Amino acid sequence: MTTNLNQLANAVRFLSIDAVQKANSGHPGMPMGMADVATVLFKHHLKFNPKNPNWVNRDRFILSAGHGSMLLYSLLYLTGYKEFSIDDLKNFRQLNSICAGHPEYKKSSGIETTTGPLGQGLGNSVGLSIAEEIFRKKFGSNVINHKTYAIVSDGDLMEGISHEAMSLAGHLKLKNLIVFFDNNKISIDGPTSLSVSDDYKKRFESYGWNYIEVNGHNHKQISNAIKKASKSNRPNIISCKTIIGFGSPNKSGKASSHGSPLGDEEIALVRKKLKWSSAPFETPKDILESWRVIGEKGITLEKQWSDSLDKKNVKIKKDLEKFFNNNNLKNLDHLINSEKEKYFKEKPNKATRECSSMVIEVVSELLPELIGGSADLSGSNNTKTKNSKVISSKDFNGNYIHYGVREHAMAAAMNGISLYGGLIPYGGTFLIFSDYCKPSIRLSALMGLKVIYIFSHDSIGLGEDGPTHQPIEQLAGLRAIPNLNVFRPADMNETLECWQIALKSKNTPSAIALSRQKLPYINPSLTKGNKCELGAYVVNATSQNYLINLIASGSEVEIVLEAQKKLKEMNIDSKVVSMPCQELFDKQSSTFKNEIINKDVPTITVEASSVYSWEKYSNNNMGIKTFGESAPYKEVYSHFNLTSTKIVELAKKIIKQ
Ligand SMILES: Cc1ncc(C[n+]2csc(CCOP(=O)(O)OP(=O)(O)O)c2C)c(N)n1
Repeated sequence: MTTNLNQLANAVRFLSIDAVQKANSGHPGMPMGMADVATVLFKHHLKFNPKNPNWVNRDRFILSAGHGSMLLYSLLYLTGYKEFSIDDLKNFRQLNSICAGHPEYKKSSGIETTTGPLGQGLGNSVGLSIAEEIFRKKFGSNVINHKTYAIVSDGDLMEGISHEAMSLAGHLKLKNLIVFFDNNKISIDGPTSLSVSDDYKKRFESYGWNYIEVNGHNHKQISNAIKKASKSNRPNIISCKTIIGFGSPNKSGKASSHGSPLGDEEIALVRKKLKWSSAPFETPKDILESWRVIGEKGITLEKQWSDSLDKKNVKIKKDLEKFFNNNNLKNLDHLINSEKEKYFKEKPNKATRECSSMVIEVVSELLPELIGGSADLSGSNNTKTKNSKVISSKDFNGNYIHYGVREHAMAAAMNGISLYGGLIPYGGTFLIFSDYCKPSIRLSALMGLKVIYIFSHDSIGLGEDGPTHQPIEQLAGLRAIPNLNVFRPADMNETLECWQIALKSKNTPSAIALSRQKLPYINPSLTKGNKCELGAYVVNATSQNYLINLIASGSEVEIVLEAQKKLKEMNIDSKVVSMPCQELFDKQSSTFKNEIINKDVPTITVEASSVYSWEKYSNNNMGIKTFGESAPYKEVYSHFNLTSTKIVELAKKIIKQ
């Protein structure tokens, strides 16, 4: 056993160097530079249990600088996470290895989130801290009382998202957030002085953060800073002055240690300098044992926590489990079905953003885990209902977050809230600004998180705000993301059903595109089943022997139904299909798909958007190939030939052919 922190840190350094060398690819510099900080944190402060990595009250540890993934993998191996064997480290960056190039959530326990795109992990940490505050408020600080720790690099802090996320964290006074800044002043192009002159102290203090500076290789200073941060009433950033590639005689302090293996010769020199005589991937027994003891501390910590919970109040434990097991969702189908019945009678003529609001209102009574919000467009996205209670720095006993005009941080924070478990985040902005959330949406999908994006003002139908606000390529872009369900409901019934799917989805995030303009109720029949679940359904066929298929989504279903009427007057029978979700439709059997898109007759697709994603169904796609126009929305629709008259014209033309 050793208590020598230098030796413990060197174990991290050498595993990282050796793995990068064996893979012949990766980033050794950052793990070498941050090994001391991580060692002090794991040995003396971090509350975690490798035997039960998902312990609810564990501290969260986020490596936002995901390129330094070997730092995390080394720590998980050393502290005894059972999935991490030495062979996994030897397989760093190889196919199917849990030690992927960048940390990947769900590849193994202990990896709290997927990082690599700089800034995202920091955004997730803000969401995790928000979730922690929410649960602490719900269950008391005797039950939930952990921290969220994150390591960020220069690059993380250069990214725009860091400004948004830190500003939000400061506003919400997320005091249990402790961020270590790997302040090595080196990035890929060289010294950070090439591109940054920020006064970090002023920057972070102006957000309302507690700023502490330490020498990132001085264990005492690091530990004292963590102690100080633990008592703060604001979010904390500990700027750790470190040397990238610490221990490398020729590459330390240089960008050359950042992104490629050190090389055998240099590694031999590091071994000599740090007095490390073990062979590659070998950790001296006493050092490994000491690391394992660090990991084992968590068993006792969790047991104490769990015992005290048992003694205190069994109900609290049950209630906590209820959140984390999604028990409340069991009653969702019943609620949605009764709402569907109600609206089948009422047949409301409403914008789908209003329909969505009505869904949120009833569903939030059933689901206290639903945490809503908007990037300063609450009234337009209709995300805030009379059941929304605003979360503030003074009171986390709420279910609604005013994210401010910070779409990117909102999306990354929602990923964090979802990663925490037990909560379902939804958040809104205009569909056009989904672009401002895109990198985080991609990560929701990659991680398979239940996050619900509410994107209102989903087409030229928003009218006068014009081309800057009218989405054209956004739906196609979102549909191109694997494992993201993009919904575009056409009426109240579809909005209920799309929300139902989104809430019940286990491993797929959802984007729900909603209209600004009023739309009629088009649902032809009341079914207990969810029509949208299959991605598309027949709204109306004027005869079994129809001559043409008309497929549309969202607001354009109304227009194709109008066209259908006109065609009928001309004795031309047609079938109208609503397709609220291409991703779900594409997953269906070919029999179902052939029924919906009968290949024996021509098909026209209509969506007030780019035609990209529709070309797989038909060659006759009515949509928009330019940017939009500023005018009252009906005029804009006419301008782009998205009218029932034009649909009829095209239908007649292609039926004749
Ligand atoms: C959004 C994003 N842009 C670019 C990159 C590519 N990249 C990886 S690390 C890095 C910067 C490295 O500098 P720093 O963040 O200071 O890390 P260090 O060199 O200290 O390890 C860049 C540009 C990325 N991973 N994510």
